[in-house]
Amino acid sequence: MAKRPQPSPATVNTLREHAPGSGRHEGTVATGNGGETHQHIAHDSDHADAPAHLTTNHGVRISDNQNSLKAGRRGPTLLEDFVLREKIFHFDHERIPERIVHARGSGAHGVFECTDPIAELTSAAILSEKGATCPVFVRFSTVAGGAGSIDTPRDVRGFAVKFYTEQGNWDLVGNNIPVFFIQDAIKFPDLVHSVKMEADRGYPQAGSAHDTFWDFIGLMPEAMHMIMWAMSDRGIPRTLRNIEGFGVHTFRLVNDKGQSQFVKFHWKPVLGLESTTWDEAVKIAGADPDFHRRDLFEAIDSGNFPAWDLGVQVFDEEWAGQQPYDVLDATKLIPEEVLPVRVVGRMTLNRNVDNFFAETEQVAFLPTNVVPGIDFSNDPLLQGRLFSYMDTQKSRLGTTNFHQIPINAPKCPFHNMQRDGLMQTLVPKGRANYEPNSLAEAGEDGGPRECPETGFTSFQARDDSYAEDGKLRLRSETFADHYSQARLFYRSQTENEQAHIASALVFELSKVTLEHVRTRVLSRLRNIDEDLAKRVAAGLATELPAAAKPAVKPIDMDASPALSIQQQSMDTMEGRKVGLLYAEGSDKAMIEKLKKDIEAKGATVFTVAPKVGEIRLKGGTMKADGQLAGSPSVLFDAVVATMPMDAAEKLSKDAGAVQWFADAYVHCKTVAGCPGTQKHLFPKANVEPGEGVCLPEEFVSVGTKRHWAREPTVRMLA
Ligand code: HDD
Repeated sequence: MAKRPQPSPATVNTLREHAPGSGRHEGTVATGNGGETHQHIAHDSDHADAPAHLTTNHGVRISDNQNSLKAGRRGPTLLEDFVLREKIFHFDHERIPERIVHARGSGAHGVFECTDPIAELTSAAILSEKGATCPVFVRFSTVAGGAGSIDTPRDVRGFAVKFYTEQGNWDLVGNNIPVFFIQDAIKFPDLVHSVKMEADRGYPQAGSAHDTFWDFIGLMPEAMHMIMWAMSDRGIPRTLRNIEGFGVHTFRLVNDKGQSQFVKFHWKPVLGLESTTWDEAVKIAGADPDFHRRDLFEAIDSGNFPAWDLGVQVFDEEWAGQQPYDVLDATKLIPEEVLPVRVVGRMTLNRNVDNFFAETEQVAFLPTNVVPGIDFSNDPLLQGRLFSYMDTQKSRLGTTNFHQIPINAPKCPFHNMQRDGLMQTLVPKGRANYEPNSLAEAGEDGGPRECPETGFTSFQARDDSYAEDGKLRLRSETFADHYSQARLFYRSQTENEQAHIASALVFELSKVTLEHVRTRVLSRLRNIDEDLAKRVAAGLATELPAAAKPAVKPIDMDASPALSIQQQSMDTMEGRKVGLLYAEGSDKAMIEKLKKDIEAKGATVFTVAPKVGEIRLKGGTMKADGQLAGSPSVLFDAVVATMPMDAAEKLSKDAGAVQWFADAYVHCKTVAGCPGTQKHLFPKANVEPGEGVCLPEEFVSVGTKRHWAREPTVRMLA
């Protein structure tokens, strides 16, 4: 056999190619970026300005990070190559189990500040003093999809906040919807199994439009209220910066006299509420599966810190007893018009994570994390959650010591007699690992002690029902009304929002292949609103079945405009993103002026051109932020275009450019176009003159709000 030509030993090392910016220099060993991110290993470079040396996990410097150790030039890799083995071993174990629900999430750091103290209601220090602050970590999430799934499915959004207070961590683990699908935690595994990928086929991913979900929902009338929310525009938010958050359950506030009131927690986005249309959400999923994550990251990165006001609805047991629903039932809300929300503080997210895995993935929220002054109610859904979260962290993070992971550790001192366990990283000193002890009498450190005065004490809620009833498995009859609040929600929406709900139901049920499942859901819709049921049945071209028999006759509650996004919509450009399209020959001064004017209103501008690199304009050259095909208009809240006649004519032959305008128009956005685009692109994109269609010069005065009145002219809604 012919022998291959052998490179001389001197050429072996120079065979490597070094790309510009690879951080490696000919003639030097490979380098890492060193410093803090490497487990706080001290910078071990010989030169202060050079990156740290790459080492094994055990601190031994690595001479070659490109080649494994071989027996001979073309021979097998040696078992003794501990550098290779350690690297591959670590890589093989990089993944941990994803969350069973809320697997897909995005996190950020921030600060909470108390603006209106409620010391008379709670002894929680963070809510008792004006100006009191504490760091927070927030994780937003979708519920059904896996960790790598899209950001914009129709789904509930998780809104989990960890307050690192001086009295310990308080976790408010809520959603962007104030009610839940089920009333008792014992149904949670069934609910989640039904919505996740179907057990045999492993699809659909991140979507509720399938048989098993609607089968379960049809059999669980208590889900009807939350279904109205999930099918509404709340299920397809525009950004995470534009969602509300809710603690959902009734909790308790307890003051330093030991007196207690009930409370519901609310987060109100300072930028107001915004949603997408369904068609838009679907297209965003293709254009940018990380749309929400990217938006949050970029907003924080550019100093546009999103903020939410924390509000409370406070009430006592007597008031609760007078309401036409049970406040312990998580499928019910308290209308804000009946009991106003009092704002007590503001949360601002001002720092992105340094490492997604270490922080966003490893953060562990526990509804059991409460501080003195906050306590639980008997809501059976909440009570079940109090068991579940600790367990899940052990299974996800692998150890009972998950509280020692930096993102989970309290920022106040913590000490107790808990010891050892997998991955123990603390090194407690001394013999005092039991209590009581009298080691102090011998001059040793006796360790910490309980503190009856400032420690957490459970509120002594009196409930005589146990004495009367004994142990039982039942659902209180006060939980039996499943339709009144579903009706309240539906009837509180604008006509356009109602059409969205009906259309979403038609879409979802059209994906259900089991006829009897559709029929059962329709029979339930009749108890919510007859017109809604008729519209959905018509949309499915199916007969309306007899109404399901409700356990309790639904009542008509007063409409609550606070439940509608459109009725609360803020006419502001603050925090919105505008797509600005230009082309060869566009007027540079005009683009710059538009940009300046839009930014002065608090919006950001993303420039789009047929080519992303430097192109020639009237008055200079310019580089765009994005190329047209990669920057569809669904990524923006509103669009504006300015280009010469001939460029517009040329672009009108490009389907992508036509679609840019067509989508923005049917998604009811402001579409501003220069005479060239109005002449050549608008007609092809079916953009008609009317509200929200204007010249670039008029853009700022028209603004970025949606023009919902346009929708019935461009889409057949149910
Ligand atoms: Fe839950 C995660 C919110 C009911 C069991 N839940 C989880 C997260 C949020 C919520 C936001 C993600 C936290 C994060 O970002 O890490 N869950 C809710 C709300 C509920 C609710 C608002 C009802 C009002 N959950 C609920 C019940 C159970 C669970 C009834 C079980 C009995 N939830 C879990 C869990 C998760 C979880 C399995 C998965 C990952 C985790 O906890 O940390 O334990």
